[in-house]
Amino acid sequence: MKFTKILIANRGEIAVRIMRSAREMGIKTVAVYSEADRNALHVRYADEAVFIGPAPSSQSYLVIDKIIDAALRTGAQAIHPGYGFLSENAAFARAVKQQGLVLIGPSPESMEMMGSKLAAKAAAKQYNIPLVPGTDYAISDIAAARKVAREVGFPILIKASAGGGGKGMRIVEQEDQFDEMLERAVSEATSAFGDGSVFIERYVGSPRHVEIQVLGDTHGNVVYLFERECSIQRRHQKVVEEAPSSILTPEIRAKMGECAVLVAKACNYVGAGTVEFLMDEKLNFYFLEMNTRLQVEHPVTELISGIDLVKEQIKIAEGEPLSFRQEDLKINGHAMEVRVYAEDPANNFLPDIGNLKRYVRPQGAGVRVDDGFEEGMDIPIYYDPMIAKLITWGKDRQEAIDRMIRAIDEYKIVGCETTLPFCRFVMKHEAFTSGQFDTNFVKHYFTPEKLKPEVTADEMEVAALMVGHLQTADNKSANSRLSSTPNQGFSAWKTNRS
Ligand code: MV4
Repeated sequence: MKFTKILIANRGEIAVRIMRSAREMGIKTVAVYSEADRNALHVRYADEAVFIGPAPSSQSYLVIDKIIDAALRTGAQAIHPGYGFLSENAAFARAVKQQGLVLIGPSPESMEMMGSKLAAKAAAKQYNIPLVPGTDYAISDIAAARKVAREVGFPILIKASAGGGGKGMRIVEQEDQFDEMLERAVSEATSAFGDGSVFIERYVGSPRHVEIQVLGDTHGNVVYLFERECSIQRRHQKVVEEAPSSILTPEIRAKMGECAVLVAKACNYVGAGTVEFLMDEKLNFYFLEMNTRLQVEHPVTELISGIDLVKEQIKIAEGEPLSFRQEDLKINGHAMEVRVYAEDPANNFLPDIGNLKRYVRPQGAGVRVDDGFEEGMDIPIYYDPMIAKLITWGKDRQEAIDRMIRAIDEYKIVGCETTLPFCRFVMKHEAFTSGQFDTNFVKHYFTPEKLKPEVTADEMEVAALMVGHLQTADNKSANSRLSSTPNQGFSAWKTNRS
């Protein structure tokens, strides 16, 4: 069924990004919005908008009935959930179907299987996909589990089956802590997820996070769109993502891609999904979990593959077969993404929401900005503090990095502190540029002092010249000189590093 109108059950940058693809396909869009989002960009961008309640997402973006009601009332045939909110909620997927609507995403059964980390591992094991050594069943007998832990070797990691993304993980350094840690992990998982199932894995100390993008259609075709590397994280929050990974060989890439396709096939996956792997120093990879949604970092895959993932999701939901085969896909160049958060990296990344008094996006060759804000807008306190995703493309990794630094320096955000200076620090760090990094990068290398404005000799010279002009010329001519002086270094110093 061709859609003529879809509802986007999300807000912010991802809602706008989805609407852009829908519009290119000639599909009308319906936004939903809470009290806090009356003037939001996604509301203005949509063809229609439906108010769904108070600012807290528990009373608006997370209320299944309100979303479905808005779709039925506006005559939308399908719902795109974006990421977060209801995107991986199997009950929502079921309710959508029950009302005769189409969810632009996988089936409730796929969501449920991959929502259980243990069920996901069991499915992967059937296809001989490498797993981190440990248990692939919920631990019920402490003594038996301790024996497995001893065989696997300490340190080990206890993970909650209903967790994921680092939630409910616990490191156990030595055997004498095992019983206590296990009991605590079970009770924590029970209260956090209503499911006390936990399992253990060998702890991989310096891993890299490599994930594979997959697309499956309703005709049984599944392809992989290569990998993204997301090893630069801070407390399980991704900061920098890139594609391709700087460490994969074509052989490992093909092996991981084929494993990811098997994982997707194991749960009859339909739509866009991501299969997460952990990679150790010897480039051994292990399946971790599958995310059954479009991910925040999907643009880097779009830039290297030339595929619009949202358009593909929509065509798949319409029942179209994929229009390309694995052999048709190839990697073109390199893409880098940084997440711009309204957080103060000099102050332990505390949220620093406020009004965007000045907001000027970077432009030019190889730069993409996915955001949901404009100058003058307030950043609401109720939701994720991500302002934008800044994405660059280059013919190779170095060009993508060089463009990212240039784009960061052009980006002007006044009114709140942002993570841009921190992203610049990463882009300039030798461990990052050389590709010699792992998920411990931030812990190892970052301290707030690293962001102190380091005035270069060039900038000193520009500053001295400007002061000289101000002193020698009268005010008017000094001002006209200032505005016509190329002052890249000086303005970047003032706006981005203060
Ligand atoms: C691990 C691990 C080490 N060993 N599993 C964190 C997120 C979740 N998807 C899995 N995670 C990890 N699982 C074993 N057996 C280390 C992490 C981990 C991590 C993984 C990817 C990116 C960043 C991370 C930061 C801390 C821990």
